Amino acid sequence: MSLRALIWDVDGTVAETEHEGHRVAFNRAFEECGLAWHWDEASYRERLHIAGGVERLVADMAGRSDAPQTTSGREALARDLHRRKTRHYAELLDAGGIQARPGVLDLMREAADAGLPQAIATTTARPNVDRLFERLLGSGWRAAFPVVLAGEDVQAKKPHPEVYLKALSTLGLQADEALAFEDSTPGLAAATGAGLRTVLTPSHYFQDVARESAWMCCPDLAQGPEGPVRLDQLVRRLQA
Ligand code: XBP
Ligand code: MG
Repeated sequence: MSLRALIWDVDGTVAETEHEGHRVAFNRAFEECGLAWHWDEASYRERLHIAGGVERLVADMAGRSDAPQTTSGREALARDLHRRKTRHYAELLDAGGIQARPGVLDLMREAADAGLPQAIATTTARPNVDRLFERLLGSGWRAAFPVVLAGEDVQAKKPHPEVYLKALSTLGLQADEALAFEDSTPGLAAATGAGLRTVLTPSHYFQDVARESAWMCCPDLAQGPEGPVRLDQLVRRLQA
C-alpha cells in the first residue's frame, strides 16, 4: 500500500481544544446569557460523547427544568449560545493559550514538504478550524490542506463515518491509501467506520478510549513506538 494522504481530526488531536477552549467558551456563553449553568470537567467528559456543539447543548437542555420547554425554543437558545460560544472560543485562541499537541506540527510540516496532501475531517464549526490553523501554521496553511471538511459539511456527525468518507471521495482515494489521526471514542469509530487505519493519540478527556481498533496508539505524536512519529516510519509500518 502507498500512503497518499493524511486525514486529521482537529479537536483533541491537533490541540487540547476541548479542555482549554471549547468547554471554557461554553461556560462563558452561559454566563453571558445569565444562565446558572456550568459544564465542569467531569460532566464535559460525558457530554463529549455527543458530537457537535449545538447538538450537545440541545441534549443538555432536555434534562433541565430551567431550559425552554419546547423543542423549537431549545434549538433557538442552543443556536444563540453556540454563536456566542464560537466568539468566546475565537477570543481564547487569539489570547494564545492553546498550543498544538507535541509532534503534530512537525509531522504536518514533514508531509507538506514531501508534497503529501492532507485533509481535515472534523465535527467542529469551520471558523474554529480556520482560526486555529492560521494561528498554528500561518496564513498560507491551506496550501498543504486541499480538503477541509467541518461540521457544516455533513448531515451526520461523528461517530458516523460520513466526514471521513467525504474526505476520501474528495481526495479521490480509497481508505487503504490514507491514514487518519484521532483522539476520541466517537472519532475513532468514525475513522475506522470509513475503513481508515487510524493513529490514536488519546486526548485529555479520552484517556479511557478503547484502543483495540486503532492501527497505532501512542500518548502523543512525539512519543511514538520509535520516538517522534515520522512519515518514513508510517510508510514502513504500512508495508510491513
Ligand atoms: C469535536 C466536537 C465539537 C467540539 C466543539 O469532535 O464534537 O462539537 O466539541 O465544536 P471531533 P463546535 O474532535 O471528534 O471532531 O461547538 O463547533 O461543534
Ligand atoms: Mg477529536
